[in-house]
Amino acid sequence: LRLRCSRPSIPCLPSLPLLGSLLSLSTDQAPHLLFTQLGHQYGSLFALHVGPHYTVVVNDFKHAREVLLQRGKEFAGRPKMMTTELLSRGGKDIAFADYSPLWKSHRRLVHASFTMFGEGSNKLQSIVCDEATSLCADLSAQASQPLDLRLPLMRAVTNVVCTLVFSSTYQPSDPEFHSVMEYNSGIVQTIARGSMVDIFPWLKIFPNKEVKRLKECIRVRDELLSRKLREHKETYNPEETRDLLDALLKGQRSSGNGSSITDDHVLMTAAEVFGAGVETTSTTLLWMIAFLLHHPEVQDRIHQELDEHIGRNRMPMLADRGRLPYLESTLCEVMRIRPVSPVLIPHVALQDTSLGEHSIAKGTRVLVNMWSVHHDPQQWDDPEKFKPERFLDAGGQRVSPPCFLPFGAGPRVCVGECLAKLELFLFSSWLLQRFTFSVPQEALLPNLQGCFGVVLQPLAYTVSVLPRLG
Ligand code: HEM
Ligand code: PLO
Repeated sequence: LRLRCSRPSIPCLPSLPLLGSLLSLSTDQAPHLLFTQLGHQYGSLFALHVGPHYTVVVNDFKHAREVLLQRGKEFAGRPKMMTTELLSRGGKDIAFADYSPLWKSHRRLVHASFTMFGEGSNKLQSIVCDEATSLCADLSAQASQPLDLRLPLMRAVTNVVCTLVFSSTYQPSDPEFHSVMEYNSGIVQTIARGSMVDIFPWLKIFPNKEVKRLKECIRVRDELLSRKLREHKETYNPEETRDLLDALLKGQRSSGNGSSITDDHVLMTAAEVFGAGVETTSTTLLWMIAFLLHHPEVQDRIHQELDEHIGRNRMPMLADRGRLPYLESTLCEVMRIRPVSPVLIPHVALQDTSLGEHSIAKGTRVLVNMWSVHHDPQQWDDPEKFKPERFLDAGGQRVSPPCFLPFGAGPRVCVGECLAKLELFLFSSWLLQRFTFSVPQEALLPNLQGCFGVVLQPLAYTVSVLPRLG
């Protein structure tokens, strides 16, 4: 007991009853930037009250590693937030569900299904290559005018997850595709942005415009996905697993009748893979092109590497990954400098534990500020500079420092990491083998600041797409 009492407490931001530390946070700055700045003032580990919730913010790699890896299991909980509870029907998904044995077997099932479609077979590669072919054709057809890449990239990545989850794809003009785009952007804009309802759960008794919009988007999503689930159940054949939905139905049926995966779990998982699969990958590709417009010398070097190691007579494949270290390093540098999830998803201590020399009580919320880890001058030279070569060793081989964690780590690491890396490699290599991207005449360079939400997105920009292949 004496040992515990003598442990120093974590520096805490000044707090007011009820309002928590919210008043000292009322600035326009996005949380990852604000926390990084407060870290300089209070030390890299500090605490604050978000509404009634005591929350610890971690800004350095040493403590991030403790939370995610060394004591990963003890910090593997998730808080209940009003908007994510609505999104996931009370945590029947993976990302926003609190730790439980059911969550664990549910997560394992999804992971196993990804492995089955992915690394084990070539199915995933051929799905992505089909979409990359169609994306390149799409861009060639529009190449004469300045383009906003959002729509074509979204369609390509939507079709990849759509094939994976439901075995179906969309044509550009499909009204259902536009409805997916619309509800997704509504959800991204309203969910978990530290919106007032998440901070003050009791506000839900008041009508609130944001919650209303979120509920409407969720209604549209649920209608669309329930239809897909119904169709799958009608044509389900235990002998043939067509896609993730079949794999979930199979897992549901084989897990016996104990506490098991319900139809709600199946629906929420499909919705989540669909949502996560689209928003993260398309955002990373948009960041990549934005940085290439700012750094044409990096684009030139990728073009050179592609010409030298692949040529122009065949398309890059997964087996070529080792031959294109500079392209892979560029993808890493993009995810370092603009992580799509700069403060990860909040973690919660599942039991009394510790962090560094401090004790942490069960129920403490922990925000891991990966932005600050990825911009820490003690870990990186010139962290604000875009330098893909930092991920290459002297012999030109790719290296990955331990403090580079765009997908998180430990028990809550991203389940889509392999899928995401595979898609990023194939889409970016196909696009750059075929095209040169540049700033359209009279247009400005893209703004690199980003717009913070549940994912950190670049502001809209236009680009000229010039074919390289005859
Ligand atoms: C969780 C990053 C793509 C599905 C996460 C987390 C991060 C992340 C940082 C949270 C880790 C934590 O809270 O500690 C990324 C990045 C991606 C990407 C950078 C692409 C560039 C994907 C894709 C999928 C996916 C393609 C699905 C197909 C998930 C799920 C979780 C998750 C289900 C929740 C895991 C859990 O809470 O147990 N991702 N992700 N992600 N991601 Fe991804
Ligand atoms: C994206 C919009 C969808 O309509 C719903 C959805 C589900 C899962 C979320 C995803 C959104 C955003 C990115 C998230 C993902 C789970 C893991 C991933 C938060 C909100 C990351 C990067 O952490």
